[in-house]
Amino acid sequence: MAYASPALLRKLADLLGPKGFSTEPAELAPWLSDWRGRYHGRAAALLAPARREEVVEIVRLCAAEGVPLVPQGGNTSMVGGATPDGSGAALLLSLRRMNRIRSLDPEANLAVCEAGVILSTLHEAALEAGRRFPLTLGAKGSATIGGLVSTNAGGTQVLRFGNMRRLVQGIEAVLPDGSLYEGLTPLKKDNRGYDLGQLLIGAEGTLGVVTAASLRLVSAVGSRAVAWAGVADPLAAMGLLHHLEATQKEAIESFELVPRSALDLVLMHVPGTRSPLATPAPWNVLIEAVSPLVAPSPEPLLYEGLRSAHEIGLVGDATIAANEAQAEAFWRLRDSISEAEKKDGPAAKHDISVAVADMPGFLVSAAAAVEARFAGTRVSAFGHLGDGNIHFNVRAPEGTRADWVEMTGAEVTGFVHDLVTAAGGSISAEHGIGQMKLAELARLGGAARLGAMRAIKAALDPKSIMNPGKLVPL
Ligand code: 2HG
Ligand code: ZN
Repeated sequence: MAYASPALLRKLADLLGPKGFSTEPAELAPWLSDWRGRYHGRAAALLAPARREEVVEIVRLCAAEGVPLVPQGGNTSMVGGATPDGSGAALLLSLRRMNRIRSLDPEANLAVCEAGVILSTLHEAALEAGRRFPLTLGAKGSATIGGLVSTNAGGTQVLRFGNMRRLVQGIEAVLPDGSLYEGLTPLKKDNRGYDLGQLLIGAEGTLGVVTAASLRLVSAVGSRAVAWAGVADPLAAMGLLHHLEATQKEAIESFELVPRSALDLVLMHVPGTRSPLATPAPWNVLIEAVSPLVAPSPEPLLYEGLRSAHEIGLVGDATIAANEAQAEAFWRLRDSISEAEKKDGPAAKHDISVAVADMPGFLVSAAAAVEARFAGTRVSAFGHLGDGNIHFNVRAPEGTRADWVEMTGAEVTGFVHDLVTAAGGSISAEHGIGQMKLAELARLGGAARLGAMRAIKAALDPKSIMNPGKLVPL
């Protein structure tokens, strides 16, 4: 790994102009720490190209000198995936200025977006065209398409539409030698061997810089019904999901598990929030049912589903949002959990999956095991139950020091990940590996996976200039 020479920095400054190049500490500062404030890095310059040709040139110049590049979108990584290391050698490559929706074709159900397009901007553009892009998450106002592709993002609609991998039809990317991979055409059939586009999805910028993606759109929603339901435990929640899917499978787009402890944190830390149910339930689920345009509202069917679930003891109290404002308020409760946890104090965060059917049992027994082993810790397990993906966050004992995660977090994490691995699960269901989980992937990834990952990285990026220190254990 080399530091950029003054000559290289001058060439980059000339190439990108004042809008696209900065070494001003104040301009760089916001992009050198991760969202949760856990990782702090340094960079020699901030590069913000406006066109893919500029990205090609940047990568060529850096490859020639072996200077590392750290691609960055909205800087919302949960695993320090877009934060450079502390050496100061890296150049931060921000894709935020490449924010054009190159095309949006409602007939073909396709949108071609540059890497810097913000997710909510795409949502709005699709809606205007009578379509929608069916992937959403709490950070939609900052997260960019390039980052979502590069991390194979999930979110709260995976239940019906799958994660980013399923929604990407094609990729344009600059590979580590500066060559441009032009794979945007959405070919229904293409058997030319290795699928480079798929390889770049979830590669966390370690195999190249995604500059644009063709994305699948689906029909716009006619109307939606959003319910908040109290359940006794995660097993009952899973029972409820099956019960609802039996009669309205296609309609149920989101099914999110929220324990009382997480809801309480949101109510405490996020202004303007209130509990949907008069009597607090030990566990809650947020359910969204939708119907297509010109179809009747999904509400009566959802109401009937909840009523019959109540009769057979799967649901306690439940309420359906009376209007859009209330529906948004329910979603805000769910989407604010990370923020509330962050405000509350240190937590060791885990983004785990096991087989969907195993998650309710796993979650309950793993929480008990962690709380017994680490006195005073409190497990906050929430999220995408229908995907078998739970954010199994372990909050520090009350009154512990701010550096609890640094001191004890690794031991807690090791314990949790051992349980997940023993259950055949994954230590990263949707957030990726970044730098946070690198050591754990090295410990638990298995020889075949790690060997193949290292070989691919070495073949495509022999100088290791693309986002070094992330995803691929040395
Ligand atoms: C979510 O589902 C995000 O809210 C963040 O993936 C989860 O903060 C977390 O652990
Ligand atoms: Zn999540």
